[in-house]
Amino acid sequence: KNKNYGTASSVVKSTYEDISIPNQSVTSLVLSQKDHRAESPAVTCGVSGRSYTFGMTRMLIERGAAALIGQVGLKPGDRIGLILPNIPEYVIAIHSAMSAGLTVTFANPLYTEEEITRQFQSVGVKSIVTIPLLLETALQISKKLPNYTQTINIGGEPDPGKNVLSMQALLMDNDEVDLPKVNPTDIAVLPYSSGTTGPPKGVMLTHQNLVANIVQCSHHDFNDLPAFEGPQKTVFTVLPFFHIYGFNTIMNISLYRGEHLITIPRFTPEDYLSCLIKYKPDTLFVVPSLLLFLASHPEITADHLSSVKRVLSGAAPATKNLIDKFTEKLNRDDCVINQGYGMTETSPVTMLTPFRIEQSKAGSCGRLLPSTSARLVDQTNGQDITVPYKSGELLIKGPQLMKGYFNNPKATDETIDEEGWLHTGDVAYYDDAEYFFIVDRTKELIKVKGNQVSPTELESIILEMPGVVDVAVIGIPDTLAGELPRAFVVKQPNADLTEESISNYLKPKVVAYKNLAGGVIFINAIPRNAAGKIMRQELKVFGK
Ligand code: 4UW
Repeated sequence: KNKNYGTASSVVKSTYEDISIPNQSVTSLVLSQKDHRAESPAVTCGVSGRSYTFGMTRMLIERGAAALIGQVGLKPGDRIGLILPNIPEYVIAIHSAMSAGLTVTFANPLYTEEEITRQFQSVGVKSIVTIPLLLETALQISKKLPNYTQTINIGGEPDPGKNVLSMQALLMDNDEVDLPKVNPTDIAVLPYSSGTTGPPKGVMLTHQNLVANIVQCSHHDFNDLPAFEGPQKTVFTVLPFFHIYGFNTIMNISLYRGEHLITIPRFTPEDYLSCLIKYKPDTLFVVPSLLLFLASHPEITADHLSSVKRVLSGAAPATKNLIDKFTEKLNRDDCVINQGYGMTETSPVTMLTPFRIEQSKAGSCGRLLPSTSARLVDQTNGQDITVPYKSGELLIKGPQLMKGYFNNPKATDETIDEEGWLHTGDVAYYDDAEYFFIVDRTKELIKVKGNQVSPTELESIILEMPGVVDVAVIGIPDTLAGELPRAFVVKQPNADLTEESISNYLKPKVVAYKNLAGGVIFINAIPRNAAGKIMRQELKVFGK
């Protein structure tokens, strides 16, 4: 760990003035504009058309919170797990839970039972919210959770014999329940991230962390204000609410700004295109692989995108080339393409490009948000960098930094040092106007279409396969996905293992994007340093 804490000249402070962070819960912040737009749509499913106004959303969240405490019998601080695709009821479920003082952990609904079980066991989930399609999986998972109470089914029937409650029925009862007071320092959500090393871990984000990031992103240089004047804006996204980007940056900021959020439960080119045509969104939230799809798909034309005034990309690098390609497709120059950088551990945004066209800079991930500072540390000599255009490991400080990893002080200490700097494991430089550029990633993390893949998680599964002696997983570059996982395997001398048998062994155990689409390579030994740590850089240059 870096023991050099920087000097006044090496700390890059935000170019913006510090802001004050409201001392309140996330739900109370995002629904604070209660008299505005009560009759306007807050969230709509782009496939089914199911929609909730701001007024209904607010009322159902209040009822939902009361039901979770009253009828379900959960207590403040209890963990509740969501296994849900992007449906409008996601907003109601997650905000009901947070405003009841519960801590929410959310999983990808396409995860396998094993993947969700590992996550939910590690934080002690007491109740699961899901949909009829995933109810059986949820019930199987619930059997492996100690002190489990009830499963809440959205859009489905109750089943008292299996402790299944219907969400609709819960919301019908207008209980008088004294809701616990939510303390802004309480943990609101526990998303999962592998951080710089090791398997995925629960990231403790408090109400304060989330509130800070919403307010930081709403600074007038990063968003057009005031949000409530003029016609309501429409935001379209397919990015998942079970990732911090979809949850805090998209869902919560759209609610806070009174925008109409359109979402679809699963990406298909047809549904995406039909939402562009039907809803004429002002704003799109994307990851680079989706931007590439929009830029290159022959059926998407400039006409389809004619309503779009702003596109925000994040979660993986969007190069200048990609942005130029998309601009070419648009065939006009009045749409701003912004990029943001951040991590689950930072709620997530730390940098964003300003939203005015003349200030955005293609290829840059932006400037530091207000109340955020950075340092760059030279990886070869551990010294702080004090000049523009020189790259080093990026360190971040600000009110959006997580409280730590759940039940894992060791991993927390390895990530946030004694001075409060979070070591990102990304390599960056800044230019003379303090715009940052991410150039490399030194941590193990692999990103497939913006999704996290932990090499450690895949390695521990592959190691269980008979005949495997040792294994290392790395990401290899891919034009479409950004990166793809590739395994290097050492096998027992006479083991009957093939590239295919190893891929097939992993396949049923993980969600599709974690498959070994980058291939399997057999080698004699995994390169390790004296401490036994895999030297992944050496494998990166190992050709196929
Ligand atoms: N350029 C290069 C980028 C970039 C990047 C992230 O899954 P996590 O933990 O978190 C995220 C967060 C996404 C996000 C943050 C801020 C923002 O404004 C926005 O949208 C506008 C989205 O994905 O993965 C964190 C890791 O992902 C990489 C980087 O390695 C980081 O540590 N990453 N954004 N613009 N790389």
